[in-house]
Amino acid sequence: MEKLFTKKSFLILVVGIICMFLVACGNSDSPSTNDSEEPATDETAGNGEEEAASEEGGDEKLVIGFSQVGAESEWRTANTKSIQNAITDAGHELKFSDAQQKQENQIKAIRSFITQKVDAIVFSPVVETGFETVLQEAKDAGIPIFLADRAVDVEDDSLWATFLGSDFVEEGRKAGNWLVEEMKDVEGPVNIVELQGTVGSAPANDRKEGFEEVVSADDKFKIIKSQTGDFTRAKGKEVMEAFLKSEGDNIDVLYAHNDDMAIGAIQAIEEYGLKPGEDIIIIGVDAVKGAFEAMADGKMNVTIECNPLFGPQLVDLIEAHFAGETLDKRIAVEESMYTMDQAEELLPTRQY
Ligand code: GYE
Repeated sequence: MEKLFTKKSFLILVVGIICMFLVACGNSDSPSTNDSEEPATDETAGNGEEEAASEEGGDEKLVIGFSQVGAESEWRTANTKSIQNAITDAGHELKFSDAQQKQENQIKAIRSFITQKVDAIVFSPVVETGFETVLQEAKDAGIPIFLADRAVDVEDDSLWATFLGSDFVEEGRKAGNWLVEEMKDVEGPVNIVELQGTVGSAPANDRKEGFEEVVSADDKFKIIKSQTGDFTRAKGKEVMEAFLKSEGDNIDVLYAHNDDMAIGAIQAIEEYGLKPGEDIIIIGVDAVKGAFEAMADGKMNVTIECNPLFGPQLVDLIEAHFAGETLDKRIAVEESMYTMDQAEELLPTRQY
C-alpha cells in the first residue's frame, strides 16, 4: 500500500509538475508575447506617425511666390493673411506681391518670381483672360502654378497644377434663389440694381451669370441697372449714388457682388433718405464681419458666404504636389449663406 501510494503520489507529483510547468510557460509566454508585441505595435505606429509627419510637414522647404490681386476688400485682407500665414507657418519661404488690382502688375510679379527661380507660384488672377504667355513661361521654367480664389479662362489646363477656389456661379444662384423665395408673394415688378465686381474677373462674371440664371426664370424680376463698383466700398457708394439719382424710389433690391460694395451702397442709400434693408433689400456676397454688423443693425438682408480662409488647404495641396501626388484641376471651398436673423448670434464667432 505504501509503495502504491508512493507511486500514485509520484505520478500526481509528476503530472502536477508538468501542469505547473505548462501553466508557468503559458503565463510567462503571454506576457512575453505581449511584451514583444506591444513595443512592436508602438514602433509601427511610431514609424507610421513619423512618416506621415514628414510627408505632411514636407521636409522640403519651398520658396513660394504669391501674386495677390490687391487689398480691395475685407475678404481680400483675410485671404492674404490666411495664405501668408499658412505658407510661413509650414516653414516655407514666402515672396509676396500685391498687384493693386492691375493685370500688368501681376504679369510683372510672375516674371520676377520666375527670374528668382521660386519653387512654386500661388496666383489669384485679377481677371480671367490674357495670362497664357506668362503661364507658359512659368511652365517652361518648370515652376508649378497654384491658382487660388480666381480662375483663368485658358484652354490648356496643363498651365496650372490646380485651382482652389469657390464656385462663384453657385454663389450667384444662391443669391437669386434667396430673392425668389423672399419675393414669392410679391406681384412685381421687382426692380433690381446690380453692383458688379471688377470687370473681367471670375467672381464678377460668374456671380452675374448665376444670379441672372435664377431670376430670369420669372419676368417679374427686372435688372434695371448694372455697373461695376470694382469690389470696393468707395466705388460701391459712388455707383449706388448714381443709381439712386437716376432711379430713386424705383429701386426694390440691390444685388452687390461683394459685401464691401453693399456696405458702401448702404451709406449712399441712407444719405439719400431711404432705409437700407427695408426700402431697398440688400444682398451681398462674402459674409465678412462688416456684413454681419450691417445685418445685425437691420440694414442688410442676406450675405452669401465665400470663404477666404483656405491658406492651410492650399499649402497642403502644394506639399502634396511636391510629394508626387496628381491633384484635381478644380478643388472647391465649402461655404454657406447667412440671413439678418442669424447675424447677432453669429457675429462674435466670425473670423473674417
Ligand atoms: O468676393 C471680393 C474680392 O475673388 C472671391 O474678390 C474674391 C472676391 C471677393 O475683392 O470681396
